[in-house]
Amino acid sequence: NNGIRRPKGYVVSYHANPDMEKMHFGPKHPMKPWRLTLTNKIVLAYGMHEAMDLYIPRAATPQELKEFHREDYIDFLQRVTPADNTWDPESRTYAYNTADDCPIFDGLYNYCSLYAGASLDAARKLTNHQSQIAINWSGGLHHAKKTEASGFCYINDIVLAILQLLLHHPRVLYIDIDVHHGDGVEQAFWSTDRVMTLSFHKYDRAEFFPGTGALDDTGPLNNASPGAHHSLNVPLHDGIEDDQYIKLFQDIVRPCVRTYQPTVIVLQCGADSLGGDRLGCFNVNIKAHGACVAFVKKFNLPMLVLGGGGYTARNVAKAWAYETSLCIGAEVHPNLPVHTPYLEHFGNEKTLFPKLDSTERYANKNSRVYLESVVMGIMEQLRYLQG
Ligand code: VJV
Ligand code: CA
Ligand code: ZN
Repeated sequence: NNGIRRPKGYVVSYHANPDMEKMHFGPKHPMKPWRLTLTNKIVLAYGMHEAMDLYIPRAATPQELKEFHREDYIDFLQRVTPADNTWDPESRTYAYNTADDCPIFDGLYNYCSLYAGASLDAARKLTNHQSQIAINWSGGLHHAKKTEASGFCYINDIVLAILQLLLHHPRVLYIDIDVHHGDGVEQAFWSTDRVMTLSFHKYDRAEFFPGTGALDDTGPLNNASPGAHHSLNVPLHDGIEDDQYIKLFQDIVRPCVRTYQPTVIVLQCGADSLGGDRLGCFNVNIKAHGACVAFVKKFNLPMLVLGGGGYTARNVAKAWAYETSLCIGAEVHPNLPVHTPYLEHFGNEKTLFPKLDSTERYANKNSRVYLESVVMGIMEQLRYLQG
């Protein structure tokens, strides 16, 4: 069985509902729930399922979704069908921002309640102490707002999961390595000191979605607000390389954990920060992306591991399967098992660690001096927390 065993001293739980994977956002839409099928096939082919507790979680109830989202928005998601045309000529928008990026497709409500249900299930396994690392690759949809959809996200499963964790934990550290800014999670916990949010992302106010997450975007400006200095942002440019990304991640996450002393960590592992992603612009390889997961795991705190973006499906699946192996502490062979279903889908790249093609590389616009200034900016924020 490829030498994969249950980890000693802790339990990893894997939360996946296969009904999610059949959903379609529509032709040519970059978000493909089918990437989850590919991920699970690799996880199973390596035999990693034998090292984890597997759960097929139930859908979240409307009531559970309303713990964060406004009632009328959830009622709308429950009711709406693709045939409804909800264009409002007065405001010249679609209701609750459901268009283009966030289309209304068949089974939308089912899709939303399933990925949210999986994140809630994962969070509950952590608070019950039935699991120390809980994984939901279908979650991590960080842009959804209280009253509207945004950036392929309708329900903010991360906020719902963190609200669950806060019932048992005094301090939650949220780390987001998706190439986009984790704006929905930041906004939800903007004025509290019980959640610290830390997002690494490509930042360009005018040109890159969602345009927020500057280095000086750190919480309410009023120092009397508990949330002041508890939102941290790491704005990056195109083309960041493996060694730079790993060092930056460690140089920032280490002092955040030391200073904030979280009792649980939520890690959003958006795979659009990988090189070769259809929407991303970094040169990060799967090993370096995984190094971030391995680094967070070393703090030995309960950890909720979530998916997020990721638009080149074969790379997403490899990254998340590899990161699953890191969670269980298993060494996996770098070649995909020969009996992996859909193996043909990986073309000539039958390795877990494909090399970035030179045509996929972005020119690196992150100088050493720039990255040092970003680390200094974060350290400056952390100094406010030392009392
Ligand atoms: O940049 C935007 C917003 C626009 C308006 C809407 N049009 C469609 C695109 C430009 C300004 N949206 C981003 C949203 C990115 C969301 C990332 C989500 C996550 O990874 O952080 C978490 C899951 C964007 N970038 C690219 C596209 N939208 C895009 C959307 C499409 C598309 C091609 C590109 C929607 C439908 C179709 N093609 C057919
Ligand atoms: Ca991010
Ligand atoms: Zn993203």
